Amino acid sequence: MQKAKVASAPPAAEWAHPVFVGLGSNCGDRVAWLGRAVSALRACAEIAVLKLSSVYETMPVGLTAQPDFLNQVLELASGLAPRELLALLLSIENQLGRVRRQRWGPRNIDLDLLAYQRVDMQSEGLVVPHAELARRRFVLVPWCEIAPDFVVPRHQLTVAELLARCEDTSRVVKLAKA
Ligand code: PH2
Ligand code: MG
Ligand code: MG
Repeated sequence: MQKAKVASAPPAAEWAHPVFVGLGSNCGDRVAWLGRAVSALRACAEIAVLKLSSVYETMPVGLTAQPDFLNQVLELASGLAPRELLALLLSIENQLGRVRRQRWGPRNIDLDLLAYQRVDMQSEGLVVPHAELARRRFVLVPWCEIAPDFVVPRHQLTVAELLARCEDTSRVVKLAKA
C-alpha cells in the first residue's frame, strides 16, 4: 500500500495524548479512502498522527447484509478538545464526500473517536470512550496492535484485556500489504 506522504506536525508538549481514532470503509476503493482520511488528519495543524495499525478486512457487524469493511486504528496527539476533535472528524467525513443514508449502513469513510486520554463523558452527541468499542473485534484487534496496554476509561481494562473478553467472533483479517 502506498503510504500517505503528508507529514504530521510534531506534537506540542501540552497536547492531549493518547487519542485514538477508528477508521472504516466499505465502499469504492477502500484502501484509498483510508489513506485520504489519514492525509486529511495529517494536514490538520492541531493533530499529530503518531501510530497507524495495519489495515484489517472485517466482516460487517450490526447490519450484516453489506460489503466487508476495511478498518484501521490511529493514535494521535491533539491540541483539540474532544468536542472540537469530533467536529473535525465529521468535517473530514464531509470533505471526503460521505453521505449518510442508513444507520450502520455502507459508507465510503467513517471516522470514530474511540478514546481521548482518560476522558469518560456521556453527553449529548458525544460519548467518549466510544459506546460500542468493547463489543467490536474490528476495533479491538487493530487497536491492540498499536496500544495493547492503554487502559480504556469506563471499562478500566486494557485494550488487550477487552479483546480477550470480547464475545464478538466476526472475522478480522490483516490485509496483506500491496
Ligand atoms: N461500522 C459500523 C457498523 N458495522 N462493521 C465493521 N466490520 N466495520 C465497521 O467499521 C463497522 C461495522 C458502524 O459504524
Ligand atoms: Mg463507526
Ligand atoms: Mg461514525
